[in-house]
Amino acid sequence: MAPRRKKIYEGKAKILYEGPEPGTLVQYFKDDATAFNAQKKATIEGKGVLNNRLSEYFMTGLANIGVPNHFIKRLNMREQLIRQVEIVPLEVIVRNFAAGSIAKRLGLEEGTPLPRPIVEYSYKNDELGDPLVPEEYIIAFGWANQQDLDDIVALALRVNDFLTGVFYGVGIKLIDFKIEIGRIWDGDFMRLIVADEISPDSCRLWDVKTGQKLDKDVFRRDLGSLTDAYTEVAKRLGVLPTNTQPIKPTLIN
Ligand code: AIR
Ligand code: ASP
Repeated sequence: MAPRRKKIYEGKAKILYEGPEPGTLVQYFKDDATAFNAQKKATIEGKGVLNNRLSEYFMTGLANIGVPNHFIKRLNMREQLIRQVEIVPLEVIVRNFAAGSIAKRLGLEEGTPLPRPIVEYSYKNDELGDPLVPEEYIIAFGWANQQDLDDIVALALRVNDFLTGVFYGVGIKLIDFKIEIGRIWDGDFMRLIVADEISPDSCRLWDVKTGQKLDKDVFRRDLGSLTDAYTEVAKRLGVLPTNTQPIKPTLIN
């Protein structure tokens, strides 16, 4: 049987297919979870559906406050239509509180407030385990230039302010997150926009009162059900109905 459509790229948690029009792609959210550069793997039922919804929610909100991003519309439970971009090969990380790799590197207790939001970059390369890189490397190797980096920091900090506020409103502390940035062209004019996804896979989220983790660390550190944690985030944001009655299938366009 001929494939229904052309697969453009398959990553650890998502697949990109050719979109209906030039310059568009279909982004499919898998249930696969990986950690520690895919040394730990599992299939977590429902994760893809939750992340598709949550990423839609954040990207739509960002667009509404003028932060450009790749999201066009959700197509169904697991797929969204996005703009095709040329991905800048960096993971742009913003940290508000110490956790994960910065806590380890600097010997900080997890949860320690940082003096100001810190933006850092990893080079997107699975074979190397996404190593932390300084601006000097990024510019020297031509992954981005100084103007791009200024724009990327400005975007990342706007995303941070937006997400911090949205999560704080539902009793969740945004510890840190990762975004990816894509280039799009309007003729000769290049613009940088937020791409990839924003979801509990790419953020650290702690309950304000209890400190309970509501993000992928639940999987990385075996802290319980990842689906329950993501469902809790979605419910608080009003992204999922709070009653658990089975929903009749509907066609969404
Ligand atoms: N992240 C980085 N690479 C992949 C992802 N998801 C995210 C983590 C965390 C932040 O970037 O989920 O929210 C910082 O990760 P770390 O491991 O450097 O502390
Ligand atoms: N997603 C990456 C991996 O598969 C990193 C992580 O989230 O821990 O290893």
